[in-house]
Amino acid sequence: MILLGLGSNIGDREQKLQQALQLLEADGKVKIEKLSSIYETVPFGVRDQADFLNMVIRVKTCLAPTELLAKCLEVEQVMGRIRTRHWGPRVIDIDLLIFDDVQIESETLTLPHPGILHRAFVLIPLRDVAPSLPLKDGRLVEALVSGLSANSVREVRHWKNVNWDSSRKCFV
Ligand code: PH2
Ligand code: MG
Ligand code: MG
Repeated sequence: MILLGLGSNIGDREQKLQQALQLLEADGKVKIEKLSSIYETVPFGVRDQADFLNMVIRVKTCLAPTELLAKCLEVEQVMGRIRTRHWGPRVIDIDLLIFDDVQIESETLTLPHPGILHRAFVLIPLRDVAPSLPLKDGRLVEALVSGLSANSVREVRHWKNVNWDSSRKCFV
């Protein structure tokens, strides 16, 4: 199972998520199979910035993990992402969360993504797509969501259900 996390907190955030999915699919090497709902989330880490929209998608791809990472970064670039401060605001962020059972720890890519376990804005949308996926120590996504604090859960609000129309390349 290959899972990507997306986030946006600048501009028309829903449109940015949609554009990112369009660009991910543009050359036919990535196919979107399943989408979480979209959530509106309080910024984690650096808090004095606008709320995010976050979602998680499941994809199929012929690309290797490093190639898929390069594609995610390319889409961020095309969409005009400017990297200012660490954890700062962004038009789009596309993170490679899980790539089957691949484990990598390099300077540019860590798999599974180290932030998954502790971030409600990742775990809650991830539960929509893969509730029974075992993560660290065999703990399932849904169990990890159950273990989140009430405060962190409150910071992730359901915003919209969406599906992906892969022929028209838009949310429906
Ligand atoms: N991304 C971050 C840092 N903080 N907070 C929320 N709510 N959503 C994000 O996508 C996010 C964040 C770094 O990538
Ligand atoms: Mg991120
Ligand atoms: Mg990122």
